[in-house]
Amino acid sequence: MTRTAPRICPLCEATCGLTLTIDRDPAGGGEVVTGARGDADDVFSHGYICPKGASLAQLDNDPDRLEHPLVRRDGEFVEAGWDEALALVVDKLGGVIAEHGGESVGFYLGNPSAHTIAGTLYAPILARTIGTRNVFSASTLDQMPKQAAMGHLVGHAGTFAVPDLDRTDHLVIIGANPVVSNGSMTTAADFPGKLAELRRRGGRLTVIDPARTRTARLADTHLAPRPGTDAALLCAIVQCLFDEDLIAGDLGGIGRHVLGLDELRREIEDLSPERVASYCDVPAAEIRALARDIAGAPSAAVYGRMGTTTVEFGTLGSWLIDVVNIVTGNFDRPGGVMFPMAPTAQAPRPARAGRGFRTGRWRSRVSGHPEVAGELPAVAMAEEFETPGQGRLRALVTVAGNPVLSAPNGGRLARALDAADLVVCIDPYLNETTRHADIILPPPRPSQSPHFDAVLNNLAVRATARYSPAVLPLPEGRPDEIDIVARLILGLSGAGVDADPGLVDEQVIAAALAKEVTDPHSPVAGRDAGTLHAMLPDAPGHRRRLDMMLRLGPYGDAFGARDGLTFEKVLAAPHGIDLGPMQPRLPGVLRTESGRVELAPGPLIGDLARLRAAVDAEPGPARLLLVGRRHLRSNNSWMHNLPALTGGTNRCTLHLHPDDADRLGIEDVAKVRGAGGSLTVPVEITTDIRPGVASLPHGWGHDPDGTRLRVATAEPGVNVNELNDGTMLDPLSGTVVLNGLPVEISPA
Ligand SMILES: Nc1nc2c(c(=O)[nH]1)N[C@H]1C(S)=C(S)[C@@H](COP(=O)(O)OP(=O)(O)OC[C@H]3O[C@@H](n4cnc5c(=O)[nH]c(N)nc54)[C@H](O)[C@@H]3O)O[C@H]1N2
Ligand SMILES: Nc1nc2c(c(=O)[nH]1)N[C@H]1C(S)=C(S)[C@@H](COP(=O)(O)OP(=O)(O)OC[C@H]3O[C@@H](n4cnc5c(=O)[nH]c(N)nc54)[C@H](O)[C@@H]3O)O[C@H]1N2
Ligand code: SF4
Ligand SMILES: [Mo]
Repeated sequence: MTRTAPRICPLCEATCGLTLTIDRDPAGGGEVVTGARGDADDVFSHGYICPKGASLAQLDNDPDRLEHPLVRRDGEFVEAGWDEALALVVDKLGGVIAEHGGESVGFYLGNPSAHTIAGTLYAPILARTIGTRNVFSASTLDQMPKQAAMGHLVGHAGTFAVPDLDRTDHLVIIGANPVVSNGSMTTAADFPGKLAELRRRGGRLTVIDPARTRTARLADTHLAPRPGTDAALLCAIVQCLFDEDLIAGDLGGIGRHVLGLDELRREIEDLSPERVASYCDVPAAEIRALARDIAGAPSAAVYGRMGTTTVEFGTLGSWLIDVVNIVTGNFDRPGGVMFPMAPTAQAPRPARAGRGFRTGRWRSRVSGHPEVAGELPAVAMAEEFETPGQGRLRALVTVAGNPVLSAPNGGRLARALDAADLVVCIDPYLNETTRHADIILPPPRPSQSPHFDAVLNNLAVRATARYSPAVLPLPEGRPDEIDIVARLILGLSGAGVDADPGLVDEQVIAAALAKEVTDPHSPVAGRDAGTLHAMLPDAPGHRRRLDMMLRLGPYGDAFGARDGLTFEKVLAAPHGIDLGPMQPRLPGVLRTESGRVELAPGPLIGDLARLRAAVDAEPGPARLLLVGRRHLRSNNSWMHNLPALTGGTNRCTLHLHPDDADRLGIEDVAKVRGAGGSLTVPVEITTDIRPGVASLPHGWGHDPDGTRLRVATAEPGVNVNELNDGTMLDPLSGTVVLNGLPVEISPA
């Protein structure tokens, strides 16, 4: 019997609702997922699906997924039972902590952890239980500059303004390719459809990207600057807006909430379009025209992604993007950029000054990198293992990460992990990183896991509440990922790995309710925490916790005090509950010390000197700059193992402009040399990339021995991050430069 079940796709930030087809397993036993299509009734995605979501059945059934924990014995991996493996992790990790302290354990959270309940609601508790400040994640290979910029601007590094795609009149996309990536740091299902809709309603699209991407091809205007120069370009746009008297009156109505406009004007006065034009390689007239277009549009939203964050001036660029939004009157208003309000966010409180945002509350031991939003740079992991002395890293726990491929200089990290006392990976695959583990704890299939987007809802262009229960039962004795993490937390805190995993939730719930009832602005102020606690459903811990969060949240029932969301209501709506478009949220979201948007924060103004030096530097030897490229049927480093996603245009090739290919005498294969090493790679000569720039996708290089990725290893590609020695960082965020990397290219 074929049946169907709804399931939110966990594969990218678009969070599409899928309809899974489920059939009897021909190999005997129970049921398996046999297909996935877009769920036309999903309140957020309305049927949209991409090739990755469509291959969810293959991912679910991938014969290379690990079914049992692997434990290294005498150098070889052997399968172990769950109780044994979890107890072993606690014993060994506990041993390292007892001998060297919690600081000796590094904790790395990878990208898919942002898409699981385990990663968002439990993994952070595990890091705290270990007691380490050596926390690393894919954020410092990705969006940390945006977080730092928001921290400085609005006082909180987890509060983001996203483009109001459904209502804007002019969308400016800088260094992002959402037609392929489906959007990032902006959760919007069917980004391509939204761009088409923008055009249909007469809106404009501007794309700023050194490559003519699929997104750039849809644009009215495409500027192709030299990589790494967006911060200067944006400064020049702001300077031009001041210079031509194009600053929006009262900043579009938020003037009283904003501090520092005059200081900003003074600080960037010299960075005119004419001054930066040759550095950016964009004519000054085009910069001025863009500034006027943004200022003149009824509404406009400037949106930046990877090409603006993983660059030398990532935090400056991210800050300036919102500076442009603010000074053109497009901040916190429909059609501009707005602050989403997730159903599990805290219910709005009256405006109040906060503690502000500070970095460097601690520093990395070896290079002294400042902590940013509680994290140290991912590229600092290897040196923290290698360098002897007090506080040296001895062990690593990874959750959903593949830093050996996804971070620069993975070879060095791999060697450090082999020499480490202990490496524990929570990961479904034996891959380039987990092959260095002592113990691998594999989470079950997506179909066997419940799903709720606790993080991504905070970035959604429209508010919805959606929960997917597990579609298939777990095999007997197999914990889901929530329980894997919860049992480690309980084991390390002395309750034992056999304790009820729900205990973790009960502690979180008790602490949260105790705080809420004493907060005069909480929707449950003054009530009895025990009574509220007793109102939660008799259900697994994560559901109790979600019920609490939803009921305390902006749309919640305040534990029966008003009509509103509960977990039960969300569960009863398999295609989700629509909660409407974004609403203005200033000044409530502000947590700066001044209680205002701080337009000219000291650390950012301070970093302008570094930008000026780059703008004024004599052009060096004409080195090529390398940028990244994503493919529709690829997902960072870990989906090359699905036959449905291999082949075709999804290839690890170097894109090179014909002028550069001619000049360098390159026909079909090139040698690329960077500070970290060199690679030989097939070349595609194409005018889709501007002269002076080459592009190479990441997540390839599946050739190390000892992995279990039978499809991926057949066409391994090369690892672009081997070119990168990881020493070029944006100092304000600890984020490594992945775009605009200087390389030398020669015929192979
Ligand atoms: N050169 C270059 N490098 C880049 C980038 C670039 O553009 N250029 N992009 C960077 C970006 S944006 C990112 S986000 C990082 C990603 O960096 P990482 O997050 O370190 O790496 P991923 O390739 O996403 O690997 C994800 C891992 O999670 C595992 N996994 C998948 N699903 C689950 C699950 O449900 N639970 C658990 N526990 N594990 C799971 C996979 O098997 C894999 O090992 O890469 C960065 N690296
Ligand atoms: N199909 C697919 N989808 C994905 C992923 C995937 O691997 N495959 N990964 C997911 C993840 S983890 C993330 S973070 C997102 C990323 O989502 P996006 O940021 O939208 O994706 P990228 O392809 O990295 O786009 C970066 C663009 O910046 C351009 N660029 C490079 N340097 C510069 C520069 O200096 N200035 C400017 N203006 N542009 C520059 C590049 O040419 C590229 O087109 O995608 C997510 N979605
Ligand atoms: S765009 Fe594709 S990968 Fe992303 S959530 Fe939708 S179906 Fe999944
Ligand atoms: Mo990412």
